Amino acid sequence: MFELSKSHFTAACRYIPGGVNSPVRAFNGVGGTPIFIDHAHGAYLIDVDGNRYIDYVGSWGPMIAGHSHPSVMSALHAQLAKGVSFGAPTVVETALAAKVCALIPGIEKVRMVSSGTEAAMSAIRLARGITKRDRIVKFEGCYHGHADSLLVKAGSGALTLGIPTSPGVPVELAKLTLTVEYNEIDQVAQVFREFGSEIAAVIVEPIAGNMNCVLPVPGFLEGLREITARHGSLLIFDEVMTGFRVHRHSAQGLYNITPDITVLGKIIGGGLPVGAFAGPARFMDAIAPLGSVYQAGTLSGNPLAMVSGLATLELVSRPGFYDELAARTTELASGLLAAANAAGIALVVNHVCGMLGLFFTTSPRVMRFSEVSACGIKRFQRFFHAMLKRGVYLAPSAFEAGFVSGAHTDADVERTIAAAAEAFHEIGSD
Ligand code: KE4
Repeated sequence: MFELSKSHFTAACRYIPGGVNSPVRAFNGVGGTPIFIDHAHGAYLIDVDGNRYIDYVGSWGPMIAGHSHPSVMSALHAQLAKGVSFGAPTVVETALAAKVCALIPGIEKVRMVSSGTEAAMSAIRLARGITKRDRIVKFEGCYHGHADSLLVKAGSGALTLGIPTSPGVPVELAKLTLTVEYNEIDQVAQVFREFGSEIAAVIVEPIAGNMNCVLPVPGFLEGLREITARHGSLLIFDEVMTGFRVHRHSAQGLYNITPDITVLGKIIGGGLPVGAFAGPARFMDAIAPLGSVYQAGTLSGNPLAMVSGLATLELVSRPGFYDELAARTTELASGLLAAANAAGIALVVNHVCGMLGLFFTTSPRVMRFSEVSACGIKRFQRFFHAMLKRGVYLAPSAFEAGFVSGAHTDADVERTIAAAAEAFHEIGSD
């Protein structure tokens, strides 16, 4: 079933560290050999061995309109005929920035970059430049890309001075990142009582998608907004994953909270390399060349990424898109939960429009990183492979959310639930 993928992986390991260009793709989170994809269309991936999968990874979020959507491909072909990169302004950059501003009311200006990491890193620098403060606050289990200040976890000690999560991150830099528990607003208040006048920003995933899918408890985001405003710190919403996925106005529209800076990526490039940081002009005009906070990029605003993102945002802007996506996500979540329970398996399914997370646990809910970490990882690994061999491609990690697209049909959802019913029985009850 996976013969060619295995031989391709052997070859890849000769030339690429771990055989992949991003660690999660290596299947270390689930074991086994990663499958090599040959092509994709709609909700489906086809691997090099000819196996077809219903895809719930969607390139980790960008493919909300489905793979190879005709509108996106047509826009790309038209731009390709004109050239791929000029290193000079193009009207499509203005068009995408204007579209983002039109869709997210709190945003007046947008700076395009080439990845979510670059966008989050730049947003942190902007916040530090504006406030002239050095400390930042992040949350255990949230991921904002691999910039040094963000590869930090809670240290020991009462106020969680950060320690690096990776070699190569300077300890002195990590100390400037304070890490607290997601959904614990009292911990945020405590950190601000101690360091408030030194904190440049709080960066948060308004819906956490990097400890699998964890939703904000009522009052958490509102509390962040109030505390940061009171202390003159900036609130950064990292919407790289949630941007234009969970609501037409992103998570900030879903929860009606306006951050100071928004970090975007994935969907706004429709699968091409992109990131962006955005916000009111009073903040964004501090960025070079208008302001003194430096940020730059050779391929920032690349025309191919811009037209791909524009075509994707046009597709999700169609009336009813999010209602249908939310309904299909709920249908999938409910069906998976029912199938697990019928097989005697304790499961929690967190979900919101377009994204969901499965947790093998007897706990009634999963709302923070410590609860995610206590869930059954090995059982998830067995479930992943039981689904893969039945033609369903889940995220190859118990700590990653799953993504539904506008291309997934009711029949795809029904097939997924039927495969899960068999898979749950295969892995056995608790
Ligand atoms: P990139 O640098 O990978 O484009 O974006 C980093 C990033 C920033 N913020 C959030 C909320 C993100 O989810 C990400 C990247 N997401 C992961 C998946 N959880 C990308 C997959 C990968 O690392 O290969």
